[in-house]
Amino acid sequence: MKTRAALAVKAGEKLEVTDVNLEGPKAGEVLVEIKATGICHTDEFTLSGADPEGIFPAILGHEGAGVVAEVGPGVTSLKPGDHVIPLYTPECRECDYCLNPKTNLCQAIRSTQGQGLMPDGTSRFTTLDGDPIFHYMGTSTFSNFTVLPEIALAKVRPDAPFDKICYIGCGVTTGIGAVMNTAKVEIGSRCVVFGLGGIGLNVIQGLRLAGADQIVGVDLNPDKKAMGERFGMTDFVNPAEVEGDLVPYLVDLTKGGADYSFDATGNVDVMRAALECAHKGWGESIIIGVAPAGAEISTRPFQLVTGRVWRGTAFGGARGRTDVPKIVDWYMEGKIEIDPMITHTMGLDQINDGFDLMHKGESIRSVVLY
Ligand code: NAD
Ligand code: AHE
Ligand code: ZN
Repeated sequence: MKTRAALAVKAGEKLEVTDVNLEGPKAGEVLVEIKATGICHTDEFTLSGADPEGIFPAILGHEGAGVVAEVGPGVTSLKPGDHVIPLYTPECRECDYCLNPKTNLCQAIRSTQGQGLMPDGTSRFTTLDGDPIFHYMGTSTFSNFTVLPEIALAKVRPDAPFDKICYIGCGVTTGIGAVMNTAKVEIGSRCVVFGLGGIGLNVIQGLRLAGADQIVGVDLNPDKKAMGERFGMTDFVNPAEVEGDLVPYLVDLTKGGADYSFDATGNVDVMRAALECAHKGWGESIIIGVAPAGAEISTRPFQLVTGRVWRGTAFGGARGRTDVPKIVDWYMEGKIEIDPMITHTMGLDQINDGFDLMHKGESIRSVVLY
């Protein structure tokens, strides 16, 4: 079939909205009509050329929601008409990783996913001239129709609005999951969140749910303060306005250091500050941000010797097919908020505007509606 998609032709260039060819689902695969997709900073990271796994031409996008249009041979858990959220972290429930309760990083299809291919080693997308186009994160939600493996789809309730729950496909789950699944924050904790964007605000919302006493938000953009407060931030710090070093300032503000700190910027200097503002003896720092090719983190080993812990999280430690439907329920029951974070919506033809808004720091989440 032909479908409309935003094609990432080359690193550093704007997306090109065009028709592409899409082959139907093969064994174990599902054709999904995407109804809405968010634009995450990770899409920008890959489009910029900073992603060591970035390959072009590709159809980016990994924060979608839609409806099953057709299932391939052998698919048993989904049928046409089911509402689904694509999962860039699949859940096969069979691999060593899925069977180990310590991780959510299902590896069943990770190697082909990283090469922009379906599990059989081929792509379903081609240009109208027949040239290959790569998939992205196994999801490619910047296409009106896309093909995914069955294990990379969470079935969700049909009454949930696509234009909101698409955000659960990455930002909401990553932020809240980093608090609940990775850090396991206790009631009364003092916490610091670096980066108040689409992910950091969900960390803040997760911390409020977890009952944190102090939630410090750190961002260079003063316009993020109001939104942080809206979701439970108790203190705002703009590093550009701090006299002297940021770390001792934050240690003082949190009365000895954070019980938990979170990086949601992808900047390795910020990651170091996040680790070093954690409390001596027990403070844990969770890296969420994705850093460019070649970037490395560093600190004095003494920071770890004296009890601080550095950890990371992908997709908030969530097991998608199991956890994502529950997070959709939380939204529908009013336990978590999504609507105010979706600051802009647009059609696929305007998708590059969504990237511009992100660059200018004017949006939290832009959502493309098909
Ligand atoms: P975003 O652009 O919406 O937000 C980033 C925020 O960080 C902005 O508010 C910006 O002003 C702030 N910031 C940038 N540099 C800063 C600095 N030096 N000090 C303080 N604040 C600074 O991005 P997002 O969509 O929220 O994504 C955040 C990061 O999380 C990205 O690196 C993204 O790739 C990553 N991410 C990781 C996962 C995961 O599973 N680990 C999932 C989603 C996103
Ligand atoms: N390809 C990059 C890493 C990108 C990355 O870390 N992605 C996160 C999800 S970000 C979603 O917005 C992730 O899930 N990582 C685990 C994985 O297996 O990719 C690189 O540096 O090579
Ligand atoms: Zn993302």
